[in-house]
Amino acid sequence: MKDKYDEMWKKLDLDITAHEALLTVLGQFYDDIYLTQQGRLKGMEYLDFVMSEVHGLRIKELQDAKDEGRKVIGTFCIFVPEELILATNAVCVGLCAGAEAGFDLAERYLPRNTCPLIKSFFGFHLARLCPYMSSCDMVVGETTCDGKKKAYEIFSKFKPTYVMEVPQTKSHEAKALFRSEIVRFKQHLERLTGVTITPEKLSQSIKIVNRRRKALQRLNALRRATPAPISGRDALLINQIAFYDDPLRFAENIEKLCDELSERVNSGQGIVPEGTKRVLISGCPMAIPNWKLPYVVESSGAVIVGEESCIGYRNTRDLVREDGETLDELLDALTERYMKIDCACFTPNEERLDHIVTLARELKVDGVIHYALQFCQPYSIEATRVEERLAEEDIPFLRIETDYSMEDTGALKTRVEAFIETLD
Ligand code: BJ8
Repeated sequence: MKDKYDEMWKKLDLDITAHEALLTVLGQFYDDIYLTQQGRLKGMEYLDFVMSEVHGLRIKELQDAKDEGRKVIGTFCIFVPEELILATNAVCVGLCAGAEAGFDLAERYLPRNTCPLIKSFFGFHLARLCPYMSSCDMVVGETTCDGKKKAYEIFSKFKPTYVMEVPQTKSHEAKALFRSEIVRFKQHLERLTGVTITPEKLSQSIKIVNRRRKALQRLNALRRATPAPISGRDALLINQIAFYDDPLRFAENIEKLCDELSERVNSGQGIVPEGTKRVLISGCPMAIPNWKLPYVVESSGAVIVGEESCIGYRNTRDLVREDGETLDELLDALTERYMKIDCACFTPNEERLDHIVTLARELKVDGVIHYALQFCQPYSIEATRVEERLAEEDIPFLRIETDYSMEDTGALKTRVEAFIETLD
């Protein structure tokens, strides 16, 4: 990949040597965690290809879009309505990062005890390692957790940053506030891109994003089958790539993969033997290339059958209603759908507890592993409520708190293995 894209990376002001080293480590990590799996679906070849070109071909596509006069907009949270971005003919890319890179640089601006997801996007940019961030004309933050909202104030020095206000309750007034934030964001995008969002354009982009969600919903539904037809690692990868890839191309490929998966389910085939313990992971998002816990779980004799997370079920569960005709109706439909997100930043957040129980039942899981990133207060604290609720439902529960380093892998494995042994 090096020779082919060196010029492009130089133009994007990447640190070429450090970037090459990153790609080498990432490639090795991917080979070990993904390509060693047995019996993968043929459809995963598309995902392997996208991953192999994640800093290459996809970035070239972004540059080509920019050459055509389109804008590239980066986001960090599923609260930012991608439909509005697409309706201005801009490209939307997810920027959350899942590796410990550039933390020394990030810590010049952020306290050491900051959530690794925040340090990672700072670190990737400051260390000049992220061609997605470099390609962005604007990044969109949001007032969800305190760490993120304060970090965006500092980050705006490095990149044009727009911040959406996300309320912390689901009251009538909070929904009205979010509706007005959607309008403000729409107006900002129109000024940035010079494109007016019409009902036709918005309606079309709602259908595009829904199509991707429906493909992922189908994938999730197929994972209810016993034995599990796809590994949790592969399913997570699919959900992660959804944030980078072209939405329609991605949806088409996942639909094909689901056809193959469906045949596998119908013939009673699994990726693991019948009787393998089934686990639901619940909690913080796992951004690329954060595959540590899934690898630990699946190399300990269990299989992950669902992710109650923003890189997973929380992002795909709800569709936007497609029956609106006027701009007002479509903006109402966006508000309604986005305010269903049950992020731990909300209080109270009973829906999330209900959703975890429903999902655990639907997926016939033997246990739930709650995953919180270190220093993530919303999810770490909400874990207590999740634990209490699952105890009432008699669903086994394990609480994990970790970061992006590999140092605790052995200790995590010991705890996960012990948990899996207790599942009956
Ligand atoms: S809607 S989960 S994507 S905010 S892990 S940065 S919460 S300290 S990522 Fe999130 Fe939107 Fe919510 Fe989803 Fe803060 Fe926690 Fe770090 Fe987090």
